[in-house]
Formats: sequence, C-alpha cells, structure tokens
Amino acid sequence: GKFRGCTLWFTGLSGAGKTTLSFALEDYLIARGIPAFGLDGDNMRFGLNSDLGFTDADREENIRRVAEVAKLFAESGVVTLCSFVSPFRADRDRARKIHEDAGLPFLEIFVDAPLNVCETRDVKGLYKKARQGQIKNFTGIDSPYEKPLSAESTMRTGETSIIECTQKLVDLLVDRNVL
Ligand code: GGZ
Ligand code: DAT
Repeated sequence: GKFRGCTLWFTGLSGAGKTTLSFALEDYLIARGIPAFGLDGDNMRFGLNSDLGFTDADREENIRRVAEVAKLFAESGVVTLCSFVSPFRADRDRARKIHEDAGLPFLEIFVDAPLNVCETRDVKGLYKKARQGQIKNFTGIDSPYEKPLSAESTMRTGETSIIECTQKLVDLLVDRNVL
C-alpha cells in the first residue's frame, strides 16, 4: 500500500483543543484502517520526559525529544499526531527540520483560540491556579506563546465546531496525499 508516515504537529495554548482534535482525527483514521498514534503530555511527560518541567529550557528539551520520537513513528509508516503547547517557534522549527531532513512530511497545525476562551473553558482548572500564583510559568499568563508564522493550517476553535475542524484536517491530509 501507499506510504503514509507523517507528523501532524498541533500547537496552541492549554485548552485550545489540541488533544480533542488529535483524538477525533485519530479515531477517523483508525476507523479507516490507517495507522495513527497520538503523542501528548500524558504519554510523554510521565515517561520518557518525566525529568522535565516547564522552564524554557525544559520545554525546549521536551519538544526535541518528542520530535525525535515522532520522527521514528512517522518513519514506521504511522500518521503521528503530536499535541504539545510547544510555545517557541525555534523549537517547532527544529521539530520540522528533524522530519524534513528524514524526508517525512511535517504539518504544523495552529490550534488558535483566544486566551479568554481557553481560560473560560479551563478544562483542568490550571488557569485558575496560574492566576492565583499556584502555578508559575504558565503559558499565556506568565510565560509567552509565539504564534506560528507559516502553519500548514489554522483551527479557530473558538468559532468552529469540532466536526468542522476535523473535516478541515481530513481535507488537508487528502490535499497532501496522505489519504
Ligand atoms: C503550560 C502547563 C504548565 C505550564 C502544567 N505551562 O491543558 P494541559 O495542561 O493538558 O496542557 C498543558 C500541558 C503542557 O505540556 P506540554 O508538554 O504540551 O508543554 S510544552 O510543549 O510547553 O513543553 C497543561 C499542563 O501541561 N501544564 N504546567 N507551566 N502548561
Ligand atoms: P488542549 O489539548 O489544547 O489543552 P483540550 O482538547 O484538552 O485542549 O480542550 C479543549 C476544550 O475545548 C474541550 O473541552 C473541547 C472544547 N472545544 C470546543 N470547540 C472545540 C473545537 N472546535 N476543537 C477542539 N476543542 C473544542
């Protein structure tokens, strides 16, 4: 069959919708027999990256290791869905380079929801804690987020439904000959 290995890199604030969209796309792909796998903080930060926190340097190393792991999954033919805040442009650009040097497609997806939308959602109650000073260096509150300048696609999750966003991702994969 056709070789589909590639990495979709979801970046955006906590609560923007990275995990939700990557799960929806993973379900869609698996249901059609296409191997897909999601990497996120839950399966990377508790294992391989359990030595890392949220300083700028630790985030950089987190993204570097995730990118190397994603490259291996993509090399094996899997559609790899990475959901990380990944707030720094240089770190995302390096993740891209790691893939492109190996001849693997890398699609950066900007999951773009305004801070006030993410903070109102407050899926895990972390914004409240960050506002109260219980969590330091929280992205969007007291740590920066550098928006992508040339993402392959942007999902405006504050004004677009999960279904519409998922369809847009499927369309992108068709356009890039993954599907
Ligand atoms: C940002 C934090 C922080 C700080 C804990 N800043 O909604 P979540 O919970 O699941 O998404 C956030 C996740 C970010 O981990 P990443 O590995 O994606 O970050 S990075 O790419 O910057 O390395 C949030 C939670 O962990 N969390 N503390 N200070 N998000
Ligand atoms: P993240 O992984 O970026 O931290 P999440 O997926 O855990 O974010 O939470 C996103 C929340 O927003 C979740 O409760 C679903 C909701 N939501 C509403 N519209 C959405 C959309 N179009 N795409 C993704 N999530 C959406």
